[in-house]
Formats: sequence, structure tokens, C-alpha cells
Amino acid sequence: MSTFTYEFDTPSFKGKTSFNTGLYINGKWVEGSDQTYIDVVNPSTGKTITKVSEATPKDVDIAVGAAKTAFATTWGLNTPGAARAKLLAKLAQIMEDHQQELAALEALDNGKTFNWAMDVDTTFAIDTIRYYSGWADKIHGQVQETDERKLTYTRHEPLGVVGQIIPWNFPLLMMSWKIGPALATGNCVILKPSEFTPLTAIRMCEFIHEAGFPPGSFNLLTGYGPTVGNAISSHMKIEKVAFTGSTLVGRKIMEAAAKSNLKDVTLELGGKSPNIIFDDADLDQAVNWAAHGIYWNHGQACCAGSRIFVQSGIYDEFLKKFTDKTRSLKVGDPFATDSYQGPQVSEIQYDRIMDFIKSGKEQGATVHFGGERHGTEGYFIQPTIFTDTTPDMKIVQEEIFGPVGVVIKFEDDEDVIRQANDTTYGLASAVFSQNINRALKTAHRLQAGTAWVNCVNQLHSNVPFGGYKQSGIGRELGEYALKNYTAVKAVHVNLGHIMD
Ligand code: TXE
Repeated sequence: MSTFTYEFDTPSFKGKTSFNTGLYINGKWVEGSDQTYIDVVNPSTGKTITKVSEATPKDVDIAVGAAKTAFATTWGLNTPGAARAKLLAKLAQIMEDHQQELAALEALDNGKTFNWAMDVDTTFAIDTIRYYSGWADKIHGQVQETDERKLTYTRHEPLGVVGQIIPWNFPLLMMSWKIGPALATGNCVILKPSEFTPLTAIRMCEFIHEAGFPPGSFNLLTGYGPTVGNAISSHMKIEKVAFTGSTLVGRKIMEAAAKSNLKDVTLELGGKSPNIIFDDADLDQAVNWAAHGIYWNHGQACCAGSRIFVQSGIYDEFLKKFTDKTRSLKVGDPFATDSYQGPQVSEIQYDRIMDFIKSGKEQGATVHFGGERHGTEGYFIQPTIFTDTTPDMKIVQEEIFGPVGVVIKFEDDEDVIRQANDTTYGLASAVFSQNINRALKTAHRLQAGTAWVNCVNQLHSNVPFGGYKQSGIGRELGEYALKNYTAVKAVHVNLGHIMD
């Protein structure tokens, strides 16, 4: 079994990490059954950091077997909620004890800045596990009044073995959003992280092991989508698959689920979120939030406010201030203490974004700022502003998933609501106005699972998150996510109803 050892000697963090890079199945670290490996690349340099085991469909079968045994013996309904709560709380504590190490791994593997990984990814991930620890002993059904000769009640039971497939933009955070509610409700998990960013998930296996989760209750398979991801989605003994990623793959997962055992599916997919700035907004605040909306996490956020609609009366002033703000954001080494933006996650994503920028230019939009590679090494892209767009352009319609925003002028409330809703996506939206009536009316009319008023990118463990339209199915976080991992059983007890 290979070990990954790395000495961080950076301005943000000094310290060492060392852990097994195998698959984690049935409480043990094992090699993939074909003994093949995946290269993990540092996006800041384009160089390979390490190799991790590659799982195969055969390993999915092995993990499902272990998970089913755990569900029938040591986990599921065999473990009281209070015991599950304790394990999750312990896991949160171990994560907190290693928070800097997790943040450093995230910065190394994903390219996000260490500061953001500390303030958002790791803090929020720990919070999410702790939040669901609190739910584990509060999963209860209802008693229904039917007839005095009957007792009727519901139980919210775990589904069994659930598959979870996550992306690379918030590796640890997406893992916590997935495993928190699944383990709290007593399901056994088979998780596949993105092949681009497996390191924090692998490190988490040691924490899960140390916390004392029974073997088979949590299993990690590092591998590729078309092989391992597809084997999970089409497995006959996996009762549910939860996915975060592209709309294209979301469709494939639903199809695989339908063609196999009709497993339950929840999807958190892409977005092209509108960020609406009315002429009565606090302009300086709107500028700062809008920059955060599109540039945060290098634009690699499904809820990124990538279509910035600005009312005509303030358009010129907004654009000037927004450009100044964009210029002030430092792009560079994720471990430098003053970096705001690191590299895009991979060469593939870098190429995809540069192709979008090219298409914007070819279709006649104006590159108002940026639009080029930053530096000569790694996958850095300048924060970019497009203006003079038309609604049919690719950069207006499609998710770019990079630090590229389009600024669009609008005339009045009706005009902007029509344009904002003119998309196949519906994940998030934002409205800036000092007029509360106008702000709330607009928020209510936007077709999106989240509406932010005078802010963007606000997420909390106890607030649901998910999409309208082709941005997904189901809600993560909060009490709502528990529904994704429980089946409702109605129990009817005869207390004296005599059958003649
Ligand atoms: O995502 P994929 P990619 C969007 C974003 C980005 C685009 C492509 O627009 O530019 O998707 O990114 C696994 N069966 N988002 O190609 O492929 C894969 O291994 C089962 C939005 O990297 O969707 C990984 O674990 N699984 C987004 C996961 O799916 C499969 C986050 C996500 O990868 C599979 C990421 C298959 N056939 C990208 N093929 C968000 N909503 O936050 C791949 N996978």
C-alpha cells in the first residue's frame, strides 16, 4: 500500500501530512482490484503530486457487499441514533483538530487558496458534520389518529446502501454535505470523490476510522466516472445515488438508475445564476458582493453569480467600480497570504474556460477586462469581464465554471425578471436594492432554489440548497436533506378491530 507524505513549508501553513492512498473498504485500506493508479496533479504547477489507487466496478461490488453486511449487523437500525450522533460528533472534532492540514491538502490538490479553504471549506465541512450529529437521535415519524381500535404511526427508516458521487470544486465540503445526513440517518455509504481531487476524502477515511465507525458503514472508492461512478449508479443493490456535478453526467446517472433498480436519485447540478443590481442598491456593497459572486473559488461554484444584470441608470458607474474591484484581486500561489484566486482545478477545466472566452470574442462580445491566461505555469486565468453580450451567446447561456462574468444592462423590473429566468438552470439568484418591497418581490419571482437579497453565496448547514429546472432534484443541507436518506414506513396496529 502506497503512502502519500508531504511537507508543507508555505507562508500560510507549515506541517507534514502522511496517509495511505488505497481504497477504504470494510474498515481496511486496500489496493484497487486491477492494481492501477490515478495521477493527482497540483494545478498550480501542472506537476504530479502523487498516485492513488484506482477502483474498478469489481471493487464497487466488494464495497456493496461489506456495506450490506454492516447495514444488517452493526449499522442501520442496529445502532441507536445516539450512538451515531456520538460518532459524527467525534468525527467533527477530529476534523477540527486537523483543520489546517485539511485546508492545506485542499489548496494543494484543488488550487483554492489556503485562506478560503480555512474560512469556508473546512469550517463549513466541520460544521455540517456536527450539525448532522445533532440530527442523528432526532429522526422520528408521526402518530396518525385513525380509529380508536387502531394504532397507526410512521417510521423514517434508513434506505440501506447509498452511493455518493462528488465533484472537485469543494471536495471536502461536498463530502460532508453527502455523508452527514446519510450516516446520521443510519445508511451505509459508498463515496466516490472526483478523480481530480481525491486527497481530502482519502485523509478523511483515517478520521472516520479513528472516530470508530463500524467497518462497512463508510467506504471510499477513488476512481473514474464512466467506470466506478457508472457502476455505482447502475448497481442493483445500491438503493440511492446522490450526485453533485455537471448536468450532462446528472442525466447519465438518472438514466443508469432508471435502467437498473430504479434507485432513488438526488442531483445537484450546474447553474447560470442571475445577480440583479437595481439602481437603488448600495452600489459599493453591490460591487463587492458581485465580485465575490463570480470570482469566489475561481468561478468554480455551481451557484456563481455569472450573469450580472445592472440597471441602465447606474450601469456605467457600476462597471467602473466593478472593474477596479476585479483589478484589485490578486491571482497567484494558493498558499500566499494575499492571494484571492489560485489556479483552475485542471488542464481540462482551463481549456474549457479559455474556449468559452474565445467563443465570447468570436460571437462579438467585448472583453472589458482580463480574458487571458495568468502567468506561464499552472492553470491560472485572469478574472474576466464581458460586456456587449446578446442573450443567445454561449457565454450568456452556458455555465462557464471559471472567473468569467457577463455584465448585462437592463431597463426595468419586468425586463430583468424575464432575462434572469431565461435559462435552463435555476440554482441560485441574487437581488440588490434598498427597497425591500422591490427586492422581495423580485426574489419571489426568480425561478431558483436560492434567492439572496443584498448578499450572495450565503450557505449554512441548516438552510436547504438545491435547484429548480435543470439545476437538480432534491435539496441538500438542513432538515430537508434527511428526507433524501430515509424511507417512510406506515405501521398499522390492530387494537381490537374484529374481522368477521
Ligand atoms: O464534471 P463531472 P466535470 C460542471 C461545470 C464543469 C462541468 C464539467 O460546468 O465545467 O460540470 O466538470 C463523476 N457516471 N460542474 O467534467 O464529469 C466524476 O468522476 C457517474 C458543476 O469535472 O460531472 C466526478 O466524480 N459519475 C458542478 C463527478 O461525476 C460520473 C461541479 C463530477 O464530474 C460519470 C463540477 C458517469 N458517467 C462540475 N462521469 C456543481 N454542480 O457544483 C463522471 N462522473
